[in-house]
Amino acid sequence: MNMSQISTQDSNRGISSGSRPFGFALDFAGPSATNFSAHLERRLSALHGQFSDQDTYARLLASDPLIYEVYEMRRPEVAGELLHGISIVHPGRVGDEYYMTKGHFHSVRATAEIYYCLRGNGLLLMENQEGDWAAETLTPGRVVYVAPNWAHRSINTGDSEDLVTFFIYPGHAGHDYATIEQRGFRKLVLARSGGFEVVDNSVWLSGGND
Ligand code: PAN
Ligand code: ZN
Repeated sequence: MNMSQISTQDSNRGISSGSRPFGFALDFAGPSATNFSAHLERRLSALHGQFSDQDTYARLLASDPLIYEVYEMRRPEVAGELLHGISIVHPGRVGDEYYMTKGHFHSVRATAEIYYCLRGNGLLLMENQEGDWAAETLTPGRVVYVAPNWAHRSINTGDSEDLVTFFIYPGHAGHDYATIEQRGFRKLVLARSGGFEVVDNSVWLSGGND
């Protein structure tokens, strides 16, 4: 075992302690909870107003399924730090629409983010406040650079596999969820025979949820 391996193993415990360097392994099969210091679960009820098929949404709420999970390394939320962790969007649909994250702008708009796909198939759907949008494929080994000022949402377009991504963003970025909660993204990604289709979101076009 060389010195870097020793250092990595030692630092897998007590992860965010002070400002000591640390290392950990990225497990392509999914995160090992012991490598991370925080775990968040988001169920269907957290995505109120985001899925277009409202009848199906209301019916599925009875069981309030788990849509996605985030494992994070807790670090101080200040400029100079890098917040990082793993996001897992489970496979599933609400009507024709795939399971997805809430999505957000960063509160400090001029902050970027990097996503690295470890497993699964999906899209990173992005848009800015000038009305432009983009969708980048997430497949294992692909990196997506979310430019400053772009909202972002991960969508699992696979049939049965988790979409697992590693993300890194500036410590002072913060999260603005309210803008997306109110209006959604301007595009929806819907399942179609043989693939998916990106279509306009009528809620966004009409100016948002009441
Ligand atoms: C990620 C996301 C994570 C969950 O860490 O927070 O994928 O998505 P929501 O935050 O939209 O629920 C990130 O982009 N942080 O900035
Ligand atoms: Zn982000």
